[in-house]
Amino acid sequence: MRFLSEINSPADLRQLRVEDLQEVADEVRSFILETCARVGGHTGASLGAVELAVAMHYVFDTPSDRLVWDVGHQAYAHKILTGRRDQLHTIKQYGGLSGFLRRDESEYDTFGAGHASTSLSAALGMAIARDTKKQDFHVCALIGDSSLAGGMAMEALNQAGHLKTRLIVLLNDNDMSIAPAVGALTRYLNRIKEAQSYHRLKEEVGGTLESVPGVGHSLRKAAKTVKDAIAAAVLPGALVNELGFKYIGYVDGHNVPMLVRALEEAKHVDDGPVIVHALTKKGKGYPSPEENYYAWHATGPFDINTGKAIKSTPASPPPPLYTTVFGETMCELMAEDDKIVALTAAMPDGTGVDRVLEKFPERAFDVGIAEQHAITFCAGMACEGLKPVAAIYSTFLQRAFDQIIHDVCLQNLNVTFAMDRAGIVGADGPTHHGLLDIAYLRGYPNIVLMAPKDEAEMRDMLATAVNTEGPAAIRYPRGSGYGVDISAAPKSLKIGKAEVLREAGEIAIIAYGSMVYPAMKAAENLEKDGIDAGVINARFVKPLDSELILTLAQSCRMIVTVEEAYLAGGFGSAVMELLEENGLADKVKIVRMGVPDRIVTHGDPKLLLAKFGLDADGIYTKIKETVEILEERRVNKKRLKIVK
Ligand SMILES: Cc1ncc(C[n+]2csc(CCOP(=O)(O)OP(=O)(O)O)c2C)c(N)n1
Repeated sequence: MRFLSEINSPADLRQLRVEDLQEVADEVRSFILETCARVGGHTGASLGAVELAVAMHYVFDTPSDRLVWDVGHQAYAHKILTGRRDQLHTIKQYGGLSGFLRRDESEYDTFGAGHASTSLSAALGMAIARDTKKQDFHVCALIGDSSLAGGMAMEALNQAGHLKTRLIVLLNDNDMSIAPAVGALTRYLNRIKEAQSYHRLKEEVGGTLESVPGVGHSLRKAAKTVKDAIAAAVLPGALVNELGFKYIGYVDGHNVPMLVRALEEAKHVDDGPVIVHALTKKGKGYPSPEENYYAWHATGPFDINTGKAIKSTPASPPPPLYTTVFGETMCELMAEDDKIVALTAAMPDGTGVDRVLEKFPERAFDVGIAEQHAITFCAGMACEGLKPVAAIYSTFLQRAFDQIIHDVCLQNLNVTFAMDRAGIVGADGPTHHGLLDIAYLRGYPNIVLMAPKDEAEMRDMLATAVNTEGPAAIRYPRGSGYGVDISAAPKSLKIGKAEVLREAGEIAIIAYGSMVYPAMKAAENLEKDGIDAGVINARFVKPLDSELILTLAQSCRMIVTVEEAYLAGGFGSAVMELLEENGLADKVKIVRMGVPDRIVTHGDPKLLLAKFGLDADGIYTKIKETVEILEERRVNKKRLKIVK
């Protein structure tokens, strides 16, 4: 590495000549490839944004000038150039660098990221703060073409064009989301690219024509008119004239000197916002780019020469993913009922909706990064008698809170929310853990909330949800199920009815969703110690099986609730509320197990769950300790009575 080993901050980068920057970018790309080949990461997205990062840190005086990254998954080059090169191999691991941006990780991470479409709003806020405080620095937001289509980004564009403050938007246009980009904006960007190519072609042809003796000038004039007509139809269309943006582009997003020139030009636009439109290729430099490179948006370790994933072959095939079972079950249900439609918000492969899109293209939709729209779109379809199933990760559904309440629940519409990645997701960390859905969905009438103990029950819950009048949500975790038999046709469950798996004696463990199997294991281990604990698979948090829980509260000494979610407002809270409402709150010892009031970092999910006692060992230990404390108290109480 001729340059990179000496670059410990962007100030070092800025000492170099523009002519050297392409080589710097090559070195950064090699470094990302070598690191991701070993530890995995958002390889494809980051490889595509290498030159953008180099050019931005060269042109802007970071951190005084503010760079705001959208999502942050493509920012590995930014991390490398801002003093984190030697830690890159720890990315997404417990105690290591975050896979996204965090203000507490670096002063160069001006805004935390992880969810899409936030950069323009944040950057605009910074620009306005700068103006208000009469300061003078540049603000540059980097956003991908798919994230630009997100509602928030559109809202920010709208305000930026209105405020006319100085703001630079670098558009990283690779025609890809995680899956291929969708939507009319994608088409619009493509038209800009086509018009630009035509424009360039005409310029070249024009120059040639000019040199033709006699007719050259008039031919060139004609060419110019066509060029102008096309440019007028596309370039000054919505983005430039109507929304009040200047436009620089397009630029080859892998040519650093060109990017430097474009960004320098953008710095001189001082009467409003400007978009620099850079074309990039996702996975640029990846060893096998011809292979379906959207699979390389994020990768595990791979062979650096061939690009093939390195996977240890397990002795037996792993159980199917919840996501896969969801996709297949949807296909089965949709084959039976032509009212069911499926929806994803830019995550067809991540949610299993890719299978449905293939099988039922007329009844499956990828709406792009548009969770809010997705839900109200579902509400509209439900008004007309369809049964939409929106498959959205628990964390991304947070975006659509008001749409769920105002558009679906209030009107009691038959929309199903299939919340994949509910719980601790692991390496993607705090922005991606799905720990809030119980709390954010539980407080409003009409909705049915459920969580399966395994993949067979998930199938039944999906059937239950689509066949229930009104909204219903199912939360299920990231990763594999238990390999249970899923050959039976999915059947509807009785709403609000729990499943007793082990009869309760003095202790009842009521577990929700992913915590049911660990609770069973804990109960088996407790039995070996002479502690008899029953296990209830709650199935529903709304409505709760109040009859069963109230009976348990009267017959047991201790009720333990276990959930893979924040305790505040969660399943255990629902049980406590029920007991309080029925005057039983002080009749029974309640122990709530779940995630306490703190931000959960990134890392191996098993390790993170263990930290909160959310595994068989943790449940066992908590119950054993509580039993011992209660016993001690009982003995002390008896002693006190004797002394009296
Ligand atoms: C609100 C939200 N929905 C979905 C995602 C998942 N996601 C992460 S990156 C990505 C694609 C982003 O595409 P684009 O903005 O074009 O950037 P690129 O990856 O192509 O660089 C998606 C859908 C997210 N991070 N946030």
